[in-house]
Amino acid sequence: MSRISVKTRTKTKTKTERPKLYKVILLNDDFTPREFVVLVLKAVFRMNETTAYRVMLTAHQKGACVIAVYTRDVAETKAKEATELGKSKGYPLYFTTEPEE
Ligand code: TYC
Repeated sequence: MSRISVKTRTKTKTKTERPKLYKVILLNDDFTPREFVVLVLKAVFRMNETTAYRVMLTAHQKGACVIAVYTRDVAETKAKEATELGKSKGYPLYFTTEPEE
């Protein structure tokens, strides 16, 4: 008499999903002074003068400019912080976020 033994092995594969990324978008307005926009970009988004000036000018000319990409938490916190800096000076400066495709 023969005995057949079947052994099962379980292989575990771990799938690591990349976190979804979010764009921070700077919107143009008619009231916030250019220098103030540059100051906020430098303070909150750690840009140097040249980059901050270029980004400000792009938003000014095109109406909006994608300025950075972060995980959702960071994007939302930075957008809020930057918008509130404008608000504290009475400016309508606005930063929004949007998921990347
Ligand atoms: N348009 C503003 C002005 O002429 C400057 C400005 C640029 C404001 C970019 C917001 O996202 C902005 N004073």
